[in-house]
Amino acid sequence: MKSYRIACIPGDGIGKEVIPAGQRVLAALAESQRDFRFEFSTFGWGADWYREHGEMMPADGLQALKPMDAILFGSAGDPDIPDHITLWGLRLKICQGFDQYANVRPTRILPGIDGPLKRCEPADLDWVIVRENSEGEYAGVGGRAHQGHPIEVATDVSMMTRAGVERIMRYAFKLAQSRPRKQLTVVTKSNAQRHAMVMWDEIAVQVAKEFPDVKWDKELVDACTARMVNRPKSLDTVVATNLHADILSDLAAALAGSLGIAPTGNIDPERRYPSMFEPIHGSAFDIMGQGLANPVGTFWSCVMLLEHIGEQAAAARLMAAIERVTANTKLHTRDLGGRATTQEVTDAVCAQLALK
Ligand code: NAD
Ligand code: K
Ligand code: MN
Repeated sequence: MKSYRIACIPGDGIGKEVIPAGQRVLAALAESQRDFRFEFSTFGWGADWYREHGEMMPADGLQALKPMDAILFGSAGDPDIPDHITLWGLRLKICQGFDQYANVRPTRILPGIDGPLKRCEPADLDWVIVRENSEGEYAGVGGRAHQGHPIEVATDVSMMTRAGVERIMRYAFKLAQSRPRKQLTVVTKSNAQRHAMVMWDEIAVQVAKEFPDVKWDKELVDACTARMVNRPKSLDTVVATNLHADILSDLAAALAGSLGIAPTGNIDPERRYPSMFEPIHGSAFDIMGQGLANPVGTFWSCVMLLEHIGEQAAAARLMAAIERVTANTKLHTRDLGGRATTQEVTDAVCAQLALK
């Protein structure tokens, strides 16, 4: 029987609630499929590890992850530790260490879920946002001089390389080409950011020539937020920079009903390293430890994980089980206006998977 090695990194906050839930669902799926199995290894990295060891993960942590087939990640972020320490010390270390340069974020309105887009039917909204995940605004270039003094200067430089932009643009065009509408919107801010974003635009024109069957257009990022709300059907695949897509995808998730349902994959398209799948949300300090976390974003991330490792049939079965559960409003967590707990939703998805 085929066996896949999956690293689970719950991290902090509700990551510790949704990742065990995701692991249970994957185990239930493997049990009912009977044609593959999972070997899970859980890594207790994150804020607790930081309090004990002074770092978010061990220096040789990437070595431990390297032989894995995929990584399931929760969230990094703790109320008592500055966010930039938790983010850079764990999630970005893995994304950048494994060159997971494509961050892929699908959005759909799942059955039973009521989003704020009143003029939009569930079938009308089917987006994938591709986020550049290795450089741009999160390249880590910058610094502070004269810290704390009135003359202090601080910079975060958005650094884009031609190679980095070309590879994410090609990834996005290819993804758009594989989808029914073959449509891509290239998001920029090249009116204001007149160097890197102008290069981004030029590269879009150049890469588009390789994909003559893909219809594509350009949109400024601020206008794109309005278009997502006013003309959601006009979008399909979207590619944007690290920061722009980070923001657009939280908006996309909220428009689809909740931040708690949205999944993402941090993908190394060249498959040199394991890719990492996670809900797009963070530690959610306001609800942690109360059983209120919606695990659907994690389950959908598990669907993406299964697609990535080549288990398409199992991925489709899990997605169908998730949709049967969201269709039942009694199984909605509080973020969706319901009263179900993380565990009740997880039990319901596992029960769906046990049905033949
Ligand atoms: P957040 O995503 O944690 O929470 C935003 C809001 O959405 C909160 O009201 C929260 O209760 C709600 N929410 C999020 N996920 C939910 C779920 N599954 N079910 C129900 N409600 C949910 O964003 P934030 O408050 O900006 O960040 C909190 C911490 O998480 C910070 O430390 C931040 O840096 C970190 N963070 C980490 C990641 C990551 O690891 N990938 C992503 C985003 C934020
Ligand atoms: K996350
Ligand atoms: Mn984000």
